[in-house]
Amino acid sequence: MTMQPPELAAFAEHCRHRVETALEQFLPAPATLPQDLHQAMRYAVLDGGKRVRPLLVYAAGQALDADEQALDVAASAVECIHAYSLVHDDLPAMDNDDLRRGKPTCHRAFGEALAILAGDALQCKAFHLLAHAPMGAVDAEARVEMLELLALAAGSRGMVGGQALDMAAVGRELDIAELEDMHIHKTGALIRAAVLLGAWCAPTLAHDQRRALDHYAKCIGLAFQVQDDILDVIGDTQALGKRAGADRARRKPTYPDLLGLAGARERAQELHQRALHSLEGFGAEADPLRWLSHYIVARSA
Ligand code: GRG
Repeated sequence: MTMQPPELAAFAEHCRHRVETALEQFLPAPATLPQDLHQAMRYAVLDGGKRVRPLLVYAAGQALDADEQALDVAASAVECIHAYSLVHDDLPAMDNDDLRRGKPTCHRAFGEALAILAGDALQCKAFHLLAHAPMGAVDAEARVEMLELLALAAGSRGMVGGQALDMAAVGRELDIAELEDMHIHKTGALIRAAVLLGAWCAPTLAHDQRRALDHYAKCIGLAFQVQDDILDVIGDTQALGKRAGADRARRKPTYPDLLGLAGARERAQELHQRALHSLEGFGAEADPLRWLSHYIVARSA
């Protein structure tokens, strides 16, 4: 990870190790039948990506003193949804990309049909984990809340709906409100879900804490996308692990198009400050959330 506050490095290493171990254990072994499907699922999820959503799960959980075993499950579930969305987004019917996380996209490595199935099965895996995997003191009611939260965030009123808006926007001129609406759904909904899933893992979650975290999550969800658009303009393919300039090449509207590069940077900073402001009721236990907000707007990959 680049451009991060120094304190974030140790926290991120700890969380990445935990989620990597959990995912390795939760995903079916490569030798389990059907082997090619399970290999494609593992290829799409393991050993790649910044793991921003799992980091947010752990950071929200730490702010509320949640059990790490429960956080492992929530972090793995949200990463399975994210990985599925990337596999499907890269397909020829969508963005038709060859490179993802610094390696050939899933359909390039395993063929289109298997990539579709791997994405489908990863989505099911996420919900199965939240329903079934051991989560310490998290009770059945909290699990149902988490299942509903993730289902809404991933579905037609969340990420998938945002993807549909994105497809409809290609080659069209959007205004800033339409662009933000698209990103709030496509990218923001799952980032928001990551924070709230971490919060639901805590044994006690007060209403005002949930509202504060929800506001934080909405701000950083949008900030993530503003920075993604900035990196599409100024980033390089090797550092990003995906093709830089792809959005522009596909005539997709971006923040720098509408606000200029300086305006987009200002918007990202404003969202970062608003995210920090939402955490004012928390003490040092919420520092990882603060570091992550900073990282999201300062990252170069
Ligand atoms: C196809 C169902 C479906 C949904 C697609 C999330 C999404 C919706 C598409 C991904 C395409 C994309 C580039 C979106 C912009 C922001 C984003 C989600 C980037 C990828 O997330 P990172 O940067 O990726 O966290 P890593 O690889 O680090 O996990």
